[in-house]
Amino acid sequence: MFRHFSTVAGRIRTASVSRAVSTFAARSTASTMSSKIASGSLMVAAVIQAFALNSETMLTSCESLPVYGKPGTNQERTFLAIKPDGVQRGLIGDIITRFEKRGYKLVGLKMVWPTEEMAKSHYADLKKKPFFPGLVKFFSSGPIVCMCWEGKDIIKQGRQMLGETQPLASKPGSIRGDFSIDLGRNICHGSDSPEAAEHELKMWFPEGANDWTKTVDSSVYE
Ligand code: RTP
Ligand code: MG
Repeated sequence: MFRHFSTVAGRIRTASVSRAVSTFAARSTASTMSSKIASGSLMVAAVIQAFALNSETMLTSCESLPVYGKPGTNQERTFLAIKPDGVQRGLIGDIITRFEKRGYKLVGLKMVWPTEEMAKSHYADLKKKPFFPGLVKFFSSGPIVCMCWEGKDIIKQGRQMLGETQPLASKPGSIRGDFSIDLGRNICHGSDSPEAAEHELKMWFPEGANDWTKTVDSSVYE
C-alpha cells in the first residue's frame, strides 16, 4: 500500500511539475527572449523531474524491510529504550550519542508515556517474578524514549553497551556502569534476542521504521 501510495505520489508530483513547467515554457516562447527562457525552463524541468523521480525511488526502496530488520546482517535491528529514570536524569542525548558514534544507525525514535498495560506487555516474560508489579509501576511512571537501532550485531552489541542488569556489576565504559547504581534504576532497556527484538519492535513501532540510507556506511563497514 505504501509502495503504491509513494509511487502514485511521485508520479503526481512529476506530472504536475512537468505541466507547470511546460505551461511556463509555452508562454515564454511567445516573448522576445523566448528561446533562452524556454531552454532554461527545460533545464529546470529536467532537474525537478530528476529530483521527483529520485524521491520516488528513495521512497519505494524503503519498504522492503520489516520493522525488526534482518537479524544476522548489517540490517539487524534492536529495540532500545531510555527508561523514566534516564529521561529524568537528562541522559537521552548521552545515550543516543554513544550508539551514533559507534556507527550504528537510528531508524526509529519517539517519546512514549507507557500505560501499565504496555509495561506489562513489554515485560511479559517477567510476570511471575516478585519484582514485576514494581517494575511495571516504575516503567509506566513517566515517558520513555523508544529507539530502533540498526547495524551489524546490534542486538548483542547493544546489550554490551548497556552493561549488566545490575549496575554495580557493570563495567565502567558501559552505560549502566557509567550512569547508574541501583538495579531498579538502571536507566535503559535493550532487547536480549532476535525474538525479543521482533516482538518489542512490532509492539513499540507498529507504524514501522525509517529505512534511510546512511551515506557514511562505507566508512563504517568494509
Ligand atoms: P531490561 O529488560 O530492562 O533491559 O533489563 P535486563 O534485560 O537487563 O533485565 P531483566 O531480567 O529483563 O529485568 C528487567 C528489569 O527489571 C529490574 N529487575 N529487578 N529486583 C530484582 O531482582 C530485579 N531484577 C530485575 C531491572 O530494572 C531490570 O532492568
Ligand atoms: Mg530484559
